[in-house]
Amino acid sequence: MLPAMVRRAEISQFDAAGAGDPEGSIFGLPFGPDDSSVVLLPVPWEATTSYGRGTAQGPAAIRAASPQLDLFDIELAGLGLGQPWQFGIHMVEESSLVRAWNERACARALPVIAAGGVLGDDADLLSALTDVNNLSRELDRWVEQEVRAGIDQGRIVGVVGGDHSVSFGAIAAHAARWPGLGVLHLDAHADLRDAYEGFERSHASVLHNVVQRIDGVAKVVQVGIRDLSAQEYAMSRAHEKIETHFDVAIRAQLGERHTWQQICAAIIDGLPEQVYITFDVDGLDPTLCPSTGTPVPGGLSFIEATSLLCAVVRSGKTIVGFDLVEVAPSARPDDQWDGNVGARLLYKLCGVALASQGARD
Ligand SMILES: [Mn+2]
Repeated sequence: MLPAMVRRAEISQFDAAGAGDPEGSIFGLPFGPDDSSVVLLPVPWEATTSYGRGTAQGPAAIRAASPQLDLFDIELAGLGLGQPWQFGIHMVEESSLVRAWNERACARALPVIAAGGVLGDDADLLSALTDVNNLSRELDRWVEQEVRAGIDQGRIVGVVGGDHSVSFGAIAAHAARWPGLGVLHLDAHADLRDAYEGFERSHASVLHNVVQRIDGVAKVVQVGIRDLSAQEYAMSRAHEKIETHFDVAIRAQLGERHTWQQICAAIIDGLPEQVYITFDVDGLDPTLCPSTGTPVPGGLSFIEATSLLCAVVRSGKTIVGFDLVEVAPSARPDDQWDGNVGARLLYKLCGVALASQGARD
């Protein structure tokens, strides 16, 4: 059943087969927030990024690369929704408040990261850590509020990071509206650390915080994980809400003549009826996201990832919201590859969410 706001947008003078308007909104589409079923919220935040920086520029990189996509999608057509853009997709402007918070938090985090989180009784470092943790809490509240506002208007909300910590507020808002929610988590990392370098709301702790602090989340199903600590491994095995499909296990199953379809079915079987997707781009093979902050060899091919998303729709489960995080642009200004892959993933996420809620061409 279609929620109130998931409806075909007004389209009188738009040439979907033409080149996208690079000055327009995301994907070169002409829609504003009021005529869009899907609203994308950019969150340019990377305060606790420990390795490579740049993910705060992720939303801008995705937006810049997005007009080159063809708005017809052959894979989504198999779900009966080859042209998800018809339902209206809009990315709102970046918040200058969030940008300012991010700059402050990044500056305060630097000495803490340089010390590897080993602060002893150094008063300056301890006060810097407190500032970063306070700003992170502020950011979580802001994201939760913004996402809740979109949900309350009946829209599908997708958050675009930023580092993975931005997912916390978005998942909290969705779990409040849909208690019993399942989170499908695609990532190279388990993100189950208790805290990382002292940051209690680190990108490396986000799923730990989700299962510990958000009661409305019934289950987290992780896919593609291949880089984690012994403690994270122990938590993934012991915690009743967590089910992890490690990359190494997936490859072994494929080698034993399991089909990808069968593996997808097993992954989806662990999810409740309402699903939130948190997609860390580094879950993909790093050739698809070379500039992301913490790339790891191995991972999902693009079609493995997108066919898994489509299989969620075919299972009859409802994708109530999603995020795409950790996309970062290349340092070379003429290289749009990371943004290109990010934009294509984002379009797929919009499409599967719409299709799962009944949208059809
Ligand atoms: Mn990751």
